[in-house]
Amino acid sequence: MTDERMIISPDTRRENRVPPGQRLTEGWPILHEGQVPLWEESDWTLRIFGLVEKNMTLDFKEFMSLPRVEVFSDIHCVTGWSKLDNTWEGVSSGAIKDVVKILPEAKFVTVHCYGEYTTNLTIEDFFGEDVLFALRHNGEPVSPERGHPVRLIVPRLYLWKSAKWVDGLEFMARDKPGFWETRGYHNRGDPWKEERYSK
Ligand SMILES: Nc1nc2c(c(=O)[nH]1)N[C@H]1C(S)=C(S)[C@@H](COP(=O)(O)O)O[C@H]1N2
Ligand SMILES: [Mo]
Repeated sequence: MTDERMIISPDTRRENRVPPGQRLTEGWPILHEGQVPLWEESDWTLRIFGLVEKNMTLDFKEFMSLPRVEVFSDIHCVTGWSKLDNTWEGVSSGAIKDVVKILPEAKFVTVHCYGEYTTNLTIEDFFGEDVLFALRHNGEPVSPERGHPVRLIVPRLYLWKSAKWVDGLEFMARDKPGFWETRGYHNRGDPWKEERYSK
């Protein structure tokens, strides 16, 4: 894939790429609740349900046959570290629109993961041009700890919105705060506004 087709996350074009209250890290901590699930690719499915014309389940092969994109982004963790210059390869969130018809009443998405983790996004945030289901990071496959087989990446929001081990997308008319959003994290999580915690 050539660089011309790479989607550049707009925040990487800022003169100062480090949001307020963040510091740069070269390393990359691994953070999540619970155990790393062990998948068999043949067992994995992505359920797409809620306010869609017809509920749909994609198996691994079907998901892997969706068109690929590359995204260049920074990542920002609410705990205070940021990591610049990440290259992701995977399936654009927008590809989902070619798989199912999303009803116009759908204004929010709950991203479901293996285990009890969920996170909520507005339709606009979920379909941001730089949002993707990542399969590779900086040329390497996404590892089990990082969310294999499918890791959502939402570059413009804090990293807790970038759900690992995604197995469902639920389209909804009303917002439903997710795992961290019901435990004191901000509902949206814009790092440039320091939307870390809810008051
Ligand atoms: N399924 C799932 N995804 C998750 C989490 C989790 O607990 N479960 N934790 C989130 C949080 S709070 C953070 S900070 C990032 C950490 O991603 P990393 O381990 O790749 O740094 O994953 C996010 N995605
Ligand atoms: Mo986190």
